[in-house]
Amino acid sequence: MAVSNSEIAAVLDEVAALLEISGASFFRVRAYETASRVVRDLSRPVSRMIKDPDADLTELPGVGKDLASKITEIATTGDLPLRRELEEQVPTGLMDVTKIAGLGPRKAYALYLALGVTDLDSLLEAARSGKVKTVKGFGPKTEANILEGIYAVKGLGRRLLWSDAEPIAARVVEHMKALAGVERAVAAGSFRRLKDTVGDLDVLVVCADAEAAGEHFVSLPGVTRVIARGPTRSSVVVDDGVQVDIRVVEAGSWGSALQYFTGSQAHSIALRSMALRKGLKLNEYGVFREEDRVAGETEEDVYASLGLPWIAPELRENRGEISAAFEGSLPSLVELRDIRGDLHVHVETGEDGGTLAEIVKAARRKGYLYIAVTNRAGSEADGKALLETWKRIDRVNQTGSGLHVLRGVEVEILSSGTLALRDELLSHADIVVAAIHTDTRMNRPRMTRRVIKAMSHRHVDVLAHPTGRVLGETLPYQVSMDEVIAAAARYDVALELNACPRRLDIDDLACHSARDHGVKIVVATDAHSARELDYMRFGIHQARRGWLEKGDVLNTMTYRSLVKYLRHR
Ligand code: DGT
Ligand code: CA
Ligand code: CA
Repeated sequence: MAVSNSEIAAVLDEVAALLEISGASFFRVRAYETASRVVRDLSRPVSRMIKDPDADLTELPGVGKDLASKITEIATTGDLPLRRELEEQVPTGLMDVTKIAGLGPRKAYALYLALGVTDLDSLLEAARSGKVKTVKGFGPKTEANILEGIYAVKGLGRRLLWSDAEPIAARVVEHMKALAGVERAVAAGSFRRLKDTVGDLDVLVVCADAEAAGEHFVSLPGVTRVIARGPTRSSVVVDDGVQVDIRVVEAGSWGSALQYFTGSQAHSIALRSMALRKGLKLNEYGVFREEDRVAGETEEDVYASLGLPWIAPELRENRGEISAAFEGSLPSLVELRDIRGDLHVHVETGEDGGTLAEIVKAARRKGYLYIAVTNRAGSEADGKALLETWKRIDRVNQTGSGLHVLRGVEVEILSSGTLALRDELLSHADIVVAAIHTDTRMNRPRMTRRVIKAMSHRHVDVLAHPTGRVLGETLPYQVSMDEVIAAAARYDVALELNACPRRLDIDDLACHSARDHGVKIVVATDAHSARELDYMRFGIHQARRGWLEKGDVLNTMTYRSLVKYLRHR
């Protein structure tokens, strides 16, 4: 296939960027940039010109003999040895750096020389610690732009939030179940493991007629591309970007296939070596001793054949669940129905305060015993509105609705680690949630000190969204979670697991570690509307991935125990 002009121009651009990064002369870089522009703007395809004896590339503006032969080479082969050579010399990550908005090759190279920036991670480190703005030609504004650019590039990448994957998974499963002969259909993979983000969906189906199932699958509404179509496996892209893989298996292999495609890969590998030690072979078709299939119909059988109880998918990450299962010490995971209330909820301020009434109603409908209204206070100036909200709460409590509304606050942790409200005011709150929303780009030691100082404050009960991450938008603050968890244990402060599906902060690993240190977790929605109280279930997913049991979660307590706990702190 002929190499297009824009493809040729792209190679020339890349050579220019690589030359610039490696410190080549301004004139040499400029020559490639100019050539790229000229080729891009040409009305005739270069691939045809080079076959035309009457055409001469050197007649193009800015193109001499050397460049003409390079362009010819690209047009013929699609690449240039010079580009490959340069690519070898330049740290690969540095090209990623050049693509951050506000940076180009020249600035990337300057950061490489001044700070040793070689990839996005080292750039992030340098920008966060404030070193970038000290380099000649950079200022605080550029530094801020660089951080924004990295956040955009990093974060979620091409992964989906679990909550966004859910309706797609449901659609696929429903579609498959509509086909006669489909006995079962389940979304496995990371989706079934309830991971906060999902790379692609892996749907497993039992159907005697695999061919018909595959045919039916690719007819799913919303399919924008069919990647693969085979007798038992197919892949499509739906909604312009979400990949869905399907596997059709026979009923006798259901359990093994479900185990295999649920993963994680690390969990399955550990299981397989355990099987080998028992003289068994484990694969997606079953568990075999020699040629005999000894298990495979259900997941329970598969685990039982290895001498293990069934392990909940959300634990299958090879983080100790297999030995816990073996010893009979798997956690008894917290469930949504264990939750007795929501301890991080925002309501509108002002006279009628519509959302307070709605939220109270919705919380009662959920069967909650309590909620905490925790409006934000960023400075002393917010004290007045807070007192008014508390008065409205008192009135709601006087109506004796059966739901206890706690007078709370989400108080800002200032840069120094002190709180934005005076102690006197905080002492009147039923619950104090502390959080950071401002000045989030501190280096790790400073940020860690700031958070721990706030936790040491005698009125602080809960540290909200402790890392500040927003999936796909904002990377976590630079903060040592190990030290924060140790401090939470020391000061008896609970850590929030923010259930908003874009946050899910703290993550599963931190939950696990908190539990190991005896730190209590509050699973809370941070709802700003009655509807957002429903986020609770996403928080429970993450809590379960973090091995949390009912007793690890503060808001599984009855109202009386909670009040007692909050008073005795
Ligand atoms: P994702 O899609 O990136 O969120 O993560 P997963 O876990 O869904 O991974 P995916 O879609 O690549 O594969 C689905 C499952 O299939 C995975 O959890 C385990 C299984 N699997 C895939 N490739 C392998 C493999 O090479 N070895 C083993 N043991 N299992 C695999
Ligand atoms: Ca997957
Ligand atoms: Ca997959």
